[in-house]
Amino acid sequence: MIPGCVPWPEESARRYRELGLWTGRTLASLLHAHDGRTALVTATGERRTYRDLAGRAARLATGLHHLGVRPGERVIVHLPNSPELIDTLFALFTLGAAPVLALPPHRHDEIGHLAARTEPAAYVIPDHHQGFDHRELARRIHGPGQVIVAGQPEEFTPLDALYTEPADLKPPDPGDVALFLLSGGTTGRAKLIPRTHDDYLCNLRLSAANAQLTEDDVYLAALPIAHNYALGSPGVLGTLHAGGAVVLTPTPSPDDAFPIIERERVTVTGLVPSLGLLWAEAAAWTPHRLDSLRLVQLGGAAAGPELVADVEARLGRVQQSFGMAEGLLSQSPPDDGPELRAGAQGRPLSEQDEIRVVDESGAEVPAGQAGELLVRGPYTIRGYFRADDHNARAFTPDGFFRTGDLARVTPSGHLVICGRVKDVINRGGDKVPADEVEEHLLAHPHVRAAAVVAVPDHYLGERSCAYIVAGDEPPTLPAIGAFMRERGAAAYKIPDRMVVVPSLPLTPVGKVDKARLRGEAS
Ligand code: J2J
Repeated sequence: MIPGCVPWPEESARRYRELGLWTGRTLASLLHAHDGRTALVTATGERRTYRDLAGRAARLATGLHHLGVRPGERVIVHLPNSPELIDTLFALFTLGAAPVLALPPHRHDEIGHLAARTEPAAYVIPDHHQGFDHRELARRIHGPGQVIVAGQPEEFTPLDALYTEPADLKPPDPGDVALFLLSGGTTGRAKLIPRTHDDYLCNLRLSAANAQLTEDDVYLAALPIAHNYALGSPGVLGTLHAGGAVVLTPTPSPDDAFPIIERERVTVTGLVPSLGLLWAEAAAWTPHRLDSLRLVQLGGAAAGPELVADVEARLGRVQQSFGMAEGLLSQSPPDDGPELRAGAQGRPLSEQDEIRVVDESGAEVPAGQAGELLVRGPYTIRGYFRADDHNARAFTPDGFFRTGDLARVTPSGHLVICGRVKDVINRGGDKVPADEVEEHLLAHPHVRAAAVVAVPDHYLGERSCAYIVAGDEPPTLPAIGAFMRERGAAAYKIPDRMVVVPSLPLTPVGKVDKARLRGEAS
């Protein structure tokens, strides 16, 4: 693995190989089967076969190599769901350079941080997306590497020009890093999650098998492909592994997605609960036929029994999906009855997923009781990239990842997620790290103290509420929004509500009493 990553101990790695969980293949190999079958249908209905995609990836990999991108280097990829994103990912998998997957709403604060952490060889952007000029953003980043633009490049390198006559490139080592995902955040800035070819293939293969994907499946990528859920759980890569077709939509709104589901006879998709709610409501009046849907994943945030019932009544059978970019996937097995589909967050996908549930002191709780969920396994990382200090807290000395989620394990081995101990607001699946927002707020000249907590919300599950102690001129919420935007924060991190208070309540040990603030806010 490249320096700055934490490898699995040799003994575990050997076991995962012996058990066939790690197969010694690379992610690029996903395109080297199913030749003439449709692999990708773009939002405009253009169809590309597996052979087309493999050819495009080989040409783009060669062009990137000519540009100077080398195996082991990082490339920040900041593209919305698009054919260019698929080409870029597979070109980098072929070349052995690792995409760092930024999310579409990220702005210069987040990208600047990623650039500083990864020292990228290149930064791939669209010209515009949803009215935002990404070239402007690229100009503000220190050390983004070569800027490559899908669309009008202005002074930068056009992506189109990089598709060149393919050369023979040395394939990467399957044990090496294939891609970097971003953590949902706990303390400090988003951590980088190195996923190897071996471990990520294991992840997507187990998830595709659990969803019973075949060549006949058609997966609609409704959520950002740059996120682990729509990328590999089973998502785009799991669908390609099975030989199915991936379909893109310009946006996940029912207005865009429903006609595409009808046209392409989509069979599977993955949604966050807030989108599930919207789709279930829209399905009641839509003229479009949605009966091709056989499986609708709900995950990223808590999906309650009522929502599951609504989605099953209007859209299709639900699969609960509890996952994390760090690894562990717990998804409803195909034989789960309605009660388990409504009330449990599936079962860990591998028998080699070792689960521990512990109390505050780190001791295991009695079977069936709730506590913090710890995990170790064939597709769960052993450490974040270049983050030794944080790793010492986020992992136990024997390599278990502390998820920050509260869970209990049922006698059947299902997980029931009951809350979390990490200081994150889960805003409809978008993870908002409280301390990062507090840092932005404290930078405002009229804010003296700040604490951000979650408040319950019918649509998003949770929204964020900022409690601030202000100087003489308390800022308004729109002023805080403008301030955070100017600082380059993603819009979903801007507080939904703000309350100005004379002081923040403290616990007996002198920390901000967030439990009390949460109680007041809801
Ligand atoms: C409650 N909380 C959940 C669920 C994730 C599939 C699905 C989701 C993600 C994801 C993912 C939840 N109920 N069903 O990567 O492959 C919260 C937990 C978890 C955190 C991880 C996938 N599903 N969560 O959401 O890395 O708090 O991944 O630790 O963005 O989301 O966030 P993230």
